[in-house]
Amino acid sequence: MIKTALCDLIGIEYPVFQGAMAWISDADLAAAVSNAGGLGIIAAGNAPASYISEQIKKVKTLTDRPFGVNIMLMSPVAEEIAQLAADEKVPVITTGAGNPSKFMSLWSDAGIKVIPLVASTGLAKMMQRSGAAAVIAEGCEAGGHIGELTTMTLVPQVCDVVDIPVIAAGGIGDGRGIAAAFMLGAAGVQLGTRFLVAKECNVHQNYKSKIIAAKDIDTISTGKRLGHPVRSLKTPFSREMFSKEYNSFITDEELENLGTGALQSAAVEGDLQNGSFMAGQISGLIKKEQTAKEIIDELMSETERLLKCEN
Ligand code: TUI
Repeated sequence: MIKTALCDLIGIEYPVFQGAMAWISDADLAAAVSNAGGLGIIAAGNAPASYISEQIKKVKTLTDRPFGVNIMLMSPVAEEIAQLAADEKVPVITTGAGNPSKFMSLWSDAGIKVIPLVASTGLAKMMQRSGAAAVIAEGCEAGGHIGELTTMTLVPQVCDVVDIPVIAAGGIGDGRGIAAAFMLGAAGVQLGTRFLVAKECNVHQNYKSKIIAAKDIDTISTGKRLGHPVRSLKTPFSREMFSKEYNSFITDEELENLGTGALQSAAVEGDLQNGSFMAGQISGLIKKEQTAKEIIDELMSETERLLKCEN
């Protein structure tokens, strides 16, 4: 039985978080993961507060276990969602795509466990000082908006500068990745892409099929020129984005407009031409749809076997 300090801190059975995926991880997926013993997380993304409020109400009807809400700090309504999550006293808040310093006391005062995502040791130290309960150290193997460092290099460096639990994310898809994360000093792991193909995940079937069909080299990082690189599956859209990025006749504004709405097109409409199918480099390892419980049970038994050196 895999138990770490993170399990007691949050009141979960297994030290496994479901990564927040904008337009994808809703109350159904979050509840399925929490009911299976992990921590399910609703992604706020760019969604309006009214939608997130509904999802929080819904998840509370589907599970009695702890769950999280992720605040995407680049969202134009991040402030409103930050207040909503505080008012709702959600058990856990995770953050992404920025520095949440200005919200930390609002959330801590509401008794919420705040677990920011960090892509550097500097932000990790700052978050510990601001009262974070733990940090998620995410490497650039992850899908979506990414930092510079890999999981292999980031996790041990973050572990060395904070005393709070560190959750490793980016590039983890099975028990081998989880065992490796523990060796790097992590007290838990966060997986996005593996849970995207969960049966309880309401994303468009085309999205799941593309991940299941993906090979090792089928993701690409685009948008570095705009200051927010994003990893997604290679598609007509991402290849166009990539080539336009190196075209000096295209303005940043044109490039930015090209990306607007592309994640929604992929997740909701399954648009194979114009959609942005954000996914991690571990996509090539993911071969089938399973329920959240099957995923978590398999992950935990693989990890346990490896840690006992029974491979
Ligand atoms: O946030 C993510 N992944 C995301 S957000 C997202 S929505 C989106 N859609 C279109 C374009 C851009 C975003 C899709 N995927 N992952 C967490 C993450 N956070 N990765 C990197 C960071 C990060 C970067 C800088 C966290 C903190 C940070 O701090 C900056 C600072 O000021 O110190």
